[in-house]
Amino acid sequence: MAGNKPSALTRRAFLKTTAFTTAGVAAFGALAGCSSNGEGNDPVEEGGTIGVAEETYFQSCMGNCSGWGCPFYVHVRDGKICNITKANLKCPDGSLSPYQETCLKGYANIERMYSPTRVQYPMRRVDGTERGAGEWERISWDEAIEEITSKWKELQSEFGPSAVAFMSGSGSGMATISYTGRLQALMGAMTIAPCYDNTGMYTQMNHGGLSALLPGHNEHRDIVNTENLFIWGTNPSESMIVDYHFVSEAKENGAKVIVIDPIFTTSAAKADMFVSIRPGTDGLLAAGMALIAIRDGKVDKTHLQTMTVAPFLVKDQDGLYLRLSDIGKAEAGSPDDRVLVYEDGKAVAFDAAKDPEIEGGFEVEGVAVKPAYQILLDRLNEWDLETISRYTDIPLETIEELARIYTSGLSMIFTGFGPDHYANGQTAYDGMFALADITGQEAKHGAGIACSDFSAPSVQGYASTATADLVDVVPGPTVHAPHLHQLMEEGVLGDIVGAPKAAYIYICNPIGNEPDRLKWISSLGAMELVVVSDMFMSETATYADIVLPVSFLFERDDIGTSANPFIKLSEKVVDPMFESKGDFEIITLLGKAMGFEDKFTQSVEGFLESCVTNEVAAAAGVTWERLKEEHAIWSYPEEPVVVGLNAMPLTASGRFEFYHEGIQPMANVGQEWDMIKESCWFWEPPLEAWYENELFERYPLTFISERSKFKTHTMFNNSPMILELDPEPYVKMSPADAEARGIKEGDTVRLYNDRGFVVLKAVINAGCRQGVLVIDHGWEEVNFIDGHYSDLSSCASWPRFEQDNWFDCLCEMEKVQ
Ligand SMILES: Nc1nc2c(c(=O)[nH]1)N[C@H]1C(S)=C(S)[C@@H](COP(=O)(O)OP(=O)(O)OC[C@H]3O[C@@H](n4cnc5c(=O)[nH]c(N)nc54)[C@H](O)[C@@H]3O)O[C@H]1N2
Ligand SMILES: Nc1nc2c(c(=O)[nH]1)N[C@H]1C(S)=C(S)[C@@H](COP(=O)(O)OP(=O)(O)OC[C@H]3O[C@@H](n4cnc5c(=O)[nH]c(N)nc54)[C@H](O)[C@@H]3O)O[C@H]1N2
Ligand code: SF4
Ligand SMILES: [Mo]
Repeated sequence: MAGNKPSALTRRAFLKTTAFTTAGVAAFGALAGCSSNGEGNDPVEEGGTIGVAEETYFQSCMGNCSGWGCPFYVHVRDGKICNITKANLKCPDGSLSPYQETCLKGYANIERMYSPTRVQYPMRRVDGTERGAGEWERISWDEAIEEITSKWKELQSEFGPSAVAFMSGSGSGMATISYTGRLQALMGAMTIAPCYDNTGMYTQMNHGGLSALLPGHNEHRDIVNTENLFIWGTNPSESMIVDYHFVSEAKENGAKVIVIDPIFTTSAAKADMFVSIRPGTDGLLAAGMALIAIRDGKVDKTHLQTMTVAPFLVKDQDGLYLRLSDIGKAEAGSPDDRVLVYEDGKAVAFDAAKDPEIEGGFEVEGVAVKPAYQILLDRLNEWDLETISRYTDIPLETIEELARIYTSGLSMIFTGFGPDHYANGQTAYDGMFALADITGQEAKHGAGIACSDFSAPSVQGYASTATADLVDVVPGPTVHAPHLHQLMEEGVLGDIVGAPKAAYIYICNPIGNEPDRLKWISSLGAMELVVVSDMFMSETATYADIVLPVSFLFERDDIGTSANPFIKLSEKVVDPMFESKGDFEIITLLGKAMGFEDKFTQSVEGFLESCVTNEVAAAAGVTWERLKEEHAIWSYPEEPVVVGLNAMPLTASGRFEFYHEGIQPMANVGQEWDMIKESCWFWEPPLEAWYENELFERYPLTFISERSKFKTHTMFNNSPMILELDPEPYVKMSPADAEARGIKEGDTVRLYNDRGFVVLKAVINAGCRQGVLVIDHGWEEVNFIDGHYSDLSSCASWPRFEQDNWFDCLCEMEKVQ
């Protein structure tokens, strides 16, 4: 297959799926008593099929997986949820939405809701017992609210507003969760920010811009249009189950699928080519492919000149662009202050040039400058292909083959968060995106960057109003997860003076999900009051002082807010079980008790209505009445969104940026900072997990984790159905690593380093790269025979990013006798 496939083909692919899916839904719908009326999106019908009254409700899952809220119908008989069936939402052209699969976890939500691990009523740790000892006493809501708020008031009046910290994570993408931010803002409380996926997401935004629709990458619907799909640092068949059909469709359309990963994943098993890479070296592989593309004349000069920052002149002295103001022809900072490029022996405003230089070095009025592309070339030329082959552990001919394929037609890099989970993960992404810029593999259907985690765009027309009226409120400071422990130990971090004394933790389970778990236990342990609001007794909840019972997603009205083209109103299906309450209600109670009675007068419905009453919603025809009627409204362009296709990228420069002018670190924590170095691609090995590191002699194994279809982080550890399929954690290892340590399949093994250890079962897997150990992500303390996998990882960080550093971890392994 050759040439650029027009978008018409996208539509054809769409219709093909539609025909199949419609039949599937019709059959299933008949069984479940939930047939589509064939018009609009409202699926709700009443009446059962076998004489039992059944009600059907529109709902959405909220798991933080690539699905990010798959829509489905929930069926109720005799007041109990009895079934979940797949949605049949329609795109504007009448075809079925390709974003509405439901995975096995989606169906398992019924088991979660009725799980004995639900937190049933507010609970307090028994006085005199240690945190984590598991001794609890039931208290009333009144007692819980009084105890929490009186302590918060006491701490804030003694130590200031930031003595109380709020920490959230990725456990829910529903609208009512944002209401917690209202109380936090009013209290001026500190934020403890988890640092998931930051090197991946920020580099994407830096490169492709943060549009209202997508954070710097193409929508998944466009995957079907590519000819060469490079699945690079992600495992979508596990982490993107509901969107994996786009990969299959690309293959059916004739695309070549290449997987680049340290382990032979389930996605690799379905690919045409698998390349095993040494962990942490993706940036070098990208550089090698770029060097070959340049050598072979595959540079897309016009793309570089018109769509990227390549011709922009960078001053040698400070790494900033040369602008008209530098040569006295505009006022600095004014809209006329254009960046300059070099053409016909002189510097001109970028938008006045036709064929600007992208290579070389020039002097403009005594100032030494280079086009940004020359800086990239200089960085790439520091490397030779032999060294790249040795470090990546990929044969030279394979690197040549990858470069040849990448430049042979429409190519898309489908990346994710494997490379991200190293403190300096940007070395990978900056390299991949520079490769796309150089070769012009972007800004057209079938080319560019796709990313796991965000299948589809953010919802258009939804805007949380939780803090909209609090314009004069000054937010408290933010401490990022990797530096929390330093703040707790030293009491100072950059501009922050004073460690938090209390934490309110919601929609996350940081003990175990954050690296270096023992540090988290001691940092939270140093606080005077830790409150966790959760539906389940999560690992973090077990270390709390007070646990508040939250109602399950089927027990409340809410709006699904992210990564799906539909604005979705999830209806309350049944009343909250036990004494649980929705987060909105809990925050309202806490807010009133903190003295903000007049700020917490809204009803849930009033709040939800206000979130879809705005100009964007109105332009899309979204109204509250319509949403209540239809439950789901398509809010997105008909065609898949491709960054840079119909509009220039929304970066600071308005172009694809492989060079980041004046880049600043995510947070200033007093670190040493080299702006010029960080402004363009470079490569350095992982901080710890590197074979030339001294520690490697004692700890020669790199420990990483991977996504598993049976888990969304720690959220499905209480589904008996899923636990039957995947009952306990195990460590995957290569036959060579097992044999060297006398380990056989099923043996109990201990992984250890200076930070901690974990004991679990061994699985020998020839697809596992020698020197790499893999445990699937999402297990908790109770699941391991002893220790914890997160006791191995470190919270070291890199100056540019606040990034959780799960995979940059060395250890050794032994058989447990
Ligand atoms: N089922 C399920 N799906 C999920 C989630 C879940 O918990 N469960 N979580 C969601 C979230 S929040 C996220 S962030 C995404 C993440 O989803 P993915 O991006 O797919 O993340 P991982 O599975 O952690 O890692 C992807 C792959 O990176 C590989 N890898 C590790 N180190 C390197 C390296 O140095 N180079 C390369 N090339 N590959 C490397 C791993 O072997 C793994 O196969 O998944 C989302 N989807
Ligand atoms: N070893 C290792 N660790 C990792 C990763 C890895 O690859 N390897 N990946 C990391 C990544 S990318 C991510 S995104 C994180 C995710 O880490 P977390 O954000 O901590 O994710 P979960 O484990 O899903 O925890 C969510 C919690 O919120 C609760 N919850 C769900 N809905 C609600 C609600 O409506 N209200 C309230 N109050 N609570 C609710 C759930 O019951 C659950 O306990 O994990 C990270 N940790
Ligand atoms: S767990 Fe994720 S992929 Fe599965 S149904 Fe829920 S949102 Fe969709
Ligand atoms: Mo994530």
